[in-house]
Amino acid sequence: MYLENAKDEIRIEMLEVYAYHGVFPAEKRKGQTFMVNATLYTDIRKSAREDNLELSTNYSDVCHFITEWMQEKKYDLIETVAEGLAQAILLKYDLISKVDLEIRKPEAPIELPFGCVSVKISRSWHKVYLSIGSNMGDRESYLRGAIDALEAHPLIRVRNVSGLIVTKPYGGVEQEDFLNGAVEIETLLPPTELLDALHEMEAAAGRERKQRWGPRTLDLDIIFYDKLVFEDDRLVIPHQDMENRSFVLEPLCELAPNYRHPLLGKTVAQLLENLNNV
Ligand code: A4P
Ligand code: MG
Repeated sequence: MYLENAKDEIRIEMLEVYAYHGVFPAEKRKGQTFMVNATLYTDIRKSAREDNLELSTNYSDVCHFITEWMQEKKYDLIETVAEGLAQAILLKYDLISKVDLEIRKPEAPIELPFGCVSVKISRSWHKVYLSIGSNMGDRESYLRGAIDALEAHPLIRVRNVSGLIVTKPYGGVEQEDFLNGAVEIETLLPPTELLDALHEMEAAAGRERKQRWGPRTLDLDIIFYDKLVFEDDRLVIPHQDMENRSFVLEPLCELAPNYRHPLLGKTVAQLLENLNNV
């Protein structure tokens, strides 16, 4: 779960797990000892105040979960172990927003004197705001279908959905009116993988890319991804034209009026007000 202020840490140090990961067949056959360090980011205030384990994450339970998870799989790489285990922890324990995970392999077959080899990763839930739109066919069922598809994705959780509004086409192409909305999600996907997932959902809704800004059954755009500022040749975050689009700002304002644009320094409500005053 995404928790803005989850800066407290529960730490598991040097958990010893006998498991069967490694490139060599003998490693998968005989097994060896792995050591696990995990830092679980959470908010302990409530459980601490009430002295109640039910309100916290039970570290003993997590240790057993890690052990069982590592023992029931046989991967070549400790990279894969770390990635899969971090994801499994974040999906299972609702109060944990982020995990740092180190997998150590002190008996790795290197045939040189060494202390330990390890990989260390940090993974977390991310809060993302999406703009959704449709102006072909049964617009509402395309948008409802998109929300269902988001909900069905194993690494995405839908947290909030705005009302849907009818809007005039923006961008100069003559076409039907749009139905637009905004969705707040939490995801374990990094930005470019989220974009791929959204493109798959658009394609499943019969979206064809014929004309820029042209009619579409379904358009899913990433508006904000945490407070990230990112650009490559496929993706720009925050969405580069959102401040000029009332069809984006209006539904978004319903969900996150006080969310501040990381580059423009203005909240969504202020951006909408600016636009309405133009
Ligand atoms: N891309 C870059 N940044 C992003 C981002 N933050 N989120 C890239 C999503 N995609 C992003 O988009 C083209 C490419 O933009 C993507 O492949 C992705 O790599 P597209 O959806 O394939 O093509 P498009 O939609 O025709 O072009 P564009 O420029 O994305 O248009 P928009 O911004 O999607 O606007 N009027 C109303 N009233 N309501 C609308 O919903 N939508 C549009 C399309 C035009 N007018 C509208 C509406
Ligand atoms: Mg788009």
